[in-house]
Amino acid sequence: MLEYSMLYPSNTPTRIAMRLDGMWKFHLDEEGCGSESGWAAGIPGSEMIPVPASFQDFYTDKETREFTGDAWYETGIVIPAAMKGERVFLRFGAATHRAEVFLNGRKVGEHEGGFLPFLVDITGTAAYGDMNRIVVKVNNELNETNIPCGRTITLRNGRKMTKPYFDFYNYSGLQRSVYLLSVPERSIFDVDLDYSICGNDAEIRYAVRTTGEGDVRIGLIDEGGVMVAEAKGKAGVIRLKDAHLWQVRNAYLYTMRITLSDGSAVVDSYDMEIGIRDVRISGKDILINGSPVYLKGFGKHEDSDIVGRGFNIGVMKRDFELMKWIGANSFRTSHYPYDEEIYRMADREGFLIIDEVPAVGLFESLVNFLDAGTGKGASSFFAKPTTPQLLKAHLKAVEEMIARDKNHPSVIAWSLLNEPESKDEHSLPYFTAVFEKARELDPQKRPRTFAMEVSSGPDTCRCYQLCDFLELNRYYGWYIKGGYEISDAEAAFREEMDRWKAKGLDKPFIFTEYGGDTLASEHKLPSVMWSQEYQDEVLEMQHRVFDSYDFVRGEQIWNFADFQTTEGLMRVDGNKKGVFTRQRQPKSVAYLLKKRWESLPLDYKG
Ligand code: EVA
Repeated sequence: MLEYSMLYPSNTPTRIAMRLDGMWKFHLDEEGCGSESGWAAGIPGSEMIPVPASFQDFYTDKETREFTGDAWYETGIVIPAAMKGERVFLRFGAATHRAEVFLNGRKVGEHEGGFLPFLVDITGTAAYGDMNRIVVKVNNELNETNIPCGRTITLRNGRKMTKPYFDFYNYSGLQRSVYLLSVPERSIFDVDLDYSICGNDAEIRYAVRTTGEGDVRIGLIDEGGVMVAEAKGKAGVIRLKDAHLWQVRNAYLYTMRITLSDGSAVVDSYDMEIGIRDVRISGKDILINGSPVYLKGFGKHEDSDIVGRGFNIGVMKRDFELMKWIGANSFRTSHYPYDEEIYRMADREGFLIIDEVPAVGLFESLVNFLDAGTGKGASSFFAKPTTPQLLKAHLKAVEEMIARDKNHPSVIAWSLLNEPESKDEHSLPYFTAVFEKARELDPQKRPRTFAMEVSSGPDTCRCYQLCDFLELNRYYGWYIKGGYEISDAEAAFREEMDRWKAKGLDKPFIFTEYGGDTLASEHKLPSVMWSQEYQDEVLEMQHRVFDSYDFVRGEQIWNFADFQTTEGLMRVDGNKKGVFTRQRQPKSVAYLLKKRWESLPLDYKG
């Protein structure tokens, strides 16, 4: 059980949530001496850097961009005297990949894992009505005991370098907002919600957890500001006549007002937006509120110029506008849970999210999406001395992700791994533990799945049966028989699909990755690989295959936009499979997708 509340930090009549974003002091620990040198009490130099942001792309020298080790951040805040008597926390939206937090020179907390929030209790350490110094040591090394997986090597010149087992740049730092948060001593800690829909009516089952005793009351307020239902008690059922359902691309959000009272005095009050909808898989159908949906959309990344993986509210807005323009209805948060603001926006805009835990690179290869098919790197990843530790970190990330995201109507499924090695006997117990954890923790028992690369095929994968629907990442026509061989690629693709079909699984399949790299600068008639014309041809072929199998119930192209990766022979300054450029302008394939997605009905094949 998490020792802190994962509720989104908001101001309420009883709570204060102060964003500490802005320019922070910053220092890279080149010598690895910060801890012994007492930087916890104050870091050297006068360098300043924006928070939130990745630190890598601001500077003009390569040593800073590629820095591997501890990056130290510092800021000063006056903690209002009015917060005395409350429980006071620092809340980090994410610190990639691990952090230690110090307040006024004293260690107050630490966290492992770079893509989920954590809170540090500073109630007893804070100087109220006075200046407080916050120092954070953030480490970005990769290993095989935490997710995502990779290695950290030391070059002959003594500098460290990361070797990710995944295909996105190892951006790091304080990439999401930091808050100073005060909540009452007795407070609302968590809420579980689950829905049943019956005709026009809905049943909302709720369970509130509190710290300390008190009377819990629930109020449900509609979009017009009218209180439409009320309930009392820590757990119960709210029956709502003529409920407005949250529908795909047609969202309706109620505000749930939770109060904790002592007699007539309200001790804590918390509002959250909720959407009434249910998600079920029935045979090959993915059902939202009982109606089949076909997923159209993207695998994305949090990635943009200059701020890297730092949350950028403007980029978020642009991305949603582009997704609406192109006729998408969904995305996968490949390959880690995104900033909370993105889920809030998806709730509002009616997008469906497959929420992915940062379990990527569970395959010992730097280019697993290539090597897997050749059998390289196929030694057992799940029977190493490090496996128990890895599993522990993985389960903790699943717990944190579900605790954070379970009440977003947009979240319809949990993607529990991306392209792991799933072919050997040791994978099954590991996967089973992860899948069971997700089932146990999710009050809505949403579908669970993992994304499979091509070597996890119908005859080789040992774990696909755990999935409520299958996610396939397939690059026929790109990594497999690209260019003039595309007709053979199509044949090979169909052969694989026929083998899946022969299994008679009676489950939906979603393509969570497909496509091919394309340079926005290149046009060629007739096409060659990397030209925009070829991207169109690959997609046309892949779509033709999707359309031939009724169990394919969704397509999320790789990738929404071009994104940064580690430099190397495989990538021309990043991965160029974007439908949009990194600057969020369309490649020509965007028009092809727009035409297709606008013409496919929501219940396509349903
Ligand atoms: C690619 N293929 O090759 C993508 C990667 C992605 O960026 C994959 O899941 O199979 C991976 O991360 O472009």
